Amino acid sequence: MIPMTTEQLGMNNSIDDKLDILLIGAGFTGLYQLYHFRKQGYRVHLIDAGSDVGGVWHWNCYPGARVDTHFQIYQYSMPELWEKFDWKERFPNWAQVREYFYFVDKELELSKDITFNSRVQSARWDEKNREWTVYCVGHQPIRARFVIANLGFGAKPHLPAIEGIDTFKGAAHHTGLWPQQGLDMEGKRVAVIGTGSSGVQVAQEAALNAKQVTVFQRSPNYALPMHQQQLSPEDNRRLRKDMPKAFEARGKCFGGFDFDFIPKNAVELSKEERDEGYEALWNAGGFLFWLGNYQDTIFSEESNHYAYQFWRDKVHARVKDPAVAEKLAPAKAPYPFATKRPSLEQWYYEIFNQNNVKLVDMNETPILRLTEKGIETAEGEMEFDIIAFATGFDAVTGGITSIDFRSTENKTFKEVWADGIRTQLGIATAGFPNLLFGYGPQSPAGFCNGPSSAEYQGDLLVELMNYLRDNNITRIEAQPEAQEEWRKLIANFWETTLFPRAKSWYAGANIPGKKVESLNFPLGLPTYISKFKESANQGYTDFALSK
Ligand code: N01
Repeated sequence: MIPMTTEQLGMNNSIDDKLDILLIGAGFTGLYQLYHFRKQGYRVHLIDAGSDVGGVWHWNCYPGARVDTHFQIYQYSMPELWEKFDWKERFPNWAQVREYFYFVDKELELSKDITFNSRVQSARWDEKNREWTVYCVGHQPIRARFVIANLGFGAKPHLPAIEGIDTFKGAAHHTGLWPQQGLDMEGKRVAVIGTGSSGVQVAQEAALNAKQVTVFQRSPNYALPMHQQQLSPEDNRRLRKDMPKAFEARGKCFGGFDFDFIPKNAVELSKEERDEGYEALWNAGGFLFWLGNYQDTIFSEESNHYAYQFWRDKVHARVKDPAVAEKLAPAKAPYPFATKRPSLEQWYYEIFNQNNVKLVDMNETPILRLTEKGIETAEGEMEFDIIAFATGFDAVTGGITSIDFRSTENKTFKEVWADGIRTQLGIATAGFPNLLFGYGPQSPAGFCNGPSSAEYQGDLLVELMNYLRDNNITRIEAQPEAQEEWRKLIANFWETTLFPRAKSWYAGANIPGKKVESLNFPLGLPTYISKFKESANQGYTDFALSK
C-alpha cells in the first residue's frame, strides 16, 4: 500500500471564533501573507496539513531534493531575514531550506498563528453573514470572512494507474510524500519511475550508494548543469552585497529571477555568435540556459532546434554508451527545448556510465504491472527493495479541486472548471465570493520563482484587502466576463509559443482526463503585476464588490 494521505489528527493553536482571513498553506506564499496581514491588524490564522512550516519543502524530503534556484533569490527579501541567515550551498538541499523556514518562523513568530496537522476538507459560503465556514480534519469548523488558498502547485501527488500498484511488498513512495524519517538507499535495489526534476534528483542521489538503480524514463529530461558551489560564512558576507539588486530585479524579469531572456534572436546570429552565447549560459549554470536564453527560444522552431542541439551535444559528450546517450538526448527532440521544466543536475549523466545504473526506456519496454517483488516489464520481472514514484503532481489546480469548496450555486471547482480554468487575475473565480488564491491557477505560479511570486502577488493581495477594508466592502467576487478576457489573454499568448507541443504538467497534460490548457499565466511576472495594478488603479471595479 503506497501512502497517499498523511492525515494526523491534532491541533496546536486555538483559533479566533471569527476570523477576518483564514489562510490555507504554510509555504512561502502563505507565511508571507500571514506576517503581512497580521502586521496590518487583521485577525488572521493559517492552517496546514503538514506538521511544520515549509509547504512543498515539508513534504518533498526525498533523497537528493534540492532547490533549482540559487539561494540569493530563493528566500524572502526582508533584510531582517536575509542579513542574518547563512546558506551552505548555492543551490541548497531540502534540509537547508527547512532550516531556513524554521529560522523565518522563529524570527517572525509565525507558528503561534498556525494550526498544523489539519487538512482542510470542505468549505461552505454563508451569504447571509458573508463568511466561509471551513471544515478541517481534527478541528472545529472555522469561520472567516475571507479565505485565501495558498496551496502551491504540487499539493496533490499523482500516482499513475499501474496494475498491481498496491501489491509491492517493499518500500514504495511518491517523492512528494516521502517518509519524514527518511529511507536509506545504501546497498538497496532502487527503481525510479519518472525523470522530471524529482526523478533526476532521486536517481542521481541513489546512484551514489545503492546496489542497483533502475531509471524508468518515458520522456528524457533536458537537464541543465547546476554548477553547485559550497558557501563559507565569508562567501555569504561577500554575496550579501549584491542581494538588494537581485531582489529588485525579480519583479522586472519574466520568471521572477534576477536575470531575463537575452533580447536577441538566435536565428539572427551567426553560428559562432550563437554558440558563444550558449557556452556562456552553460558555464554560468542554473536556469540561465533556460530562462536567460535567446528571447526567440520558446517561439521559434529554428531557434529552439539550435538550443536543443547544443544541449544534446553536451549530454552525448558525457555518456559513454552512444545507445544510452541517444535515449537520454535523442537526435530528434521529443518535445521542444524549454517547454517542459528542465531539472538542474550535478552528475546525472555520469551515473549512466556506472555499472550499478540502468536506463529503461518505457516507450520500448513499458511497465506492465507491479508485483510483490518489483516491476514486471515485457522483458521480465525486476526485483527491487525501493520504488520511488517520481511521477509528478496534479499540478496547480489539484490542491484546490481536492477541497470540497462549494460555489453560491453549490458547485465544486471540479464542476466549475470542467471546461477549463476560469479566474480573474488568477486570484478568484466567479461563484466563490471572498475566496482568493495565492500562487494559484492562471497566475505566474509555475512560471515564477516561488518566493518572488509570494512577495509580489502577496503585496498585491494585501493592498486589495486593505482597499476592501478601507471602503467597507465585505464581498468581492470575480466576474465571468473578466474571467473570459483573462482566459483569452492566456490562451492567445500560449498559442504563439512552442509550449502547446509538449505534454507537460504546465498544461495539465500529465493527468488523464484533465483539460489541456495553460495552467499558469505565461506572459511573465512583470506583465502580471501591471495587469493587477491596472485593476487596483480603478478601484477593482472589474470585480463585483459590495458593502
Ligand atoms: O514531476 P514531473 P516532478 N508512466 O511531472 C513521468 C518542481 N520540482 O515531481 O515526461 C511513466 O515533472 C513523466 O513522464 P513524461 C518543478 O517545477 C522542483 O519531477 O510525462 N512515467 C515525468 O518524467 C517540476 O517541474 C524541484 O513522459 C510517468 C515524471 O514522471 C515539478 O516540481 C524539485 C507516468 C513526472 O515529472 C514537478 O516535478 C522537484 C506514467 N504513467 C520538483 N506518469 C526543485 O526545484 C508520469 N510519468 C528542487
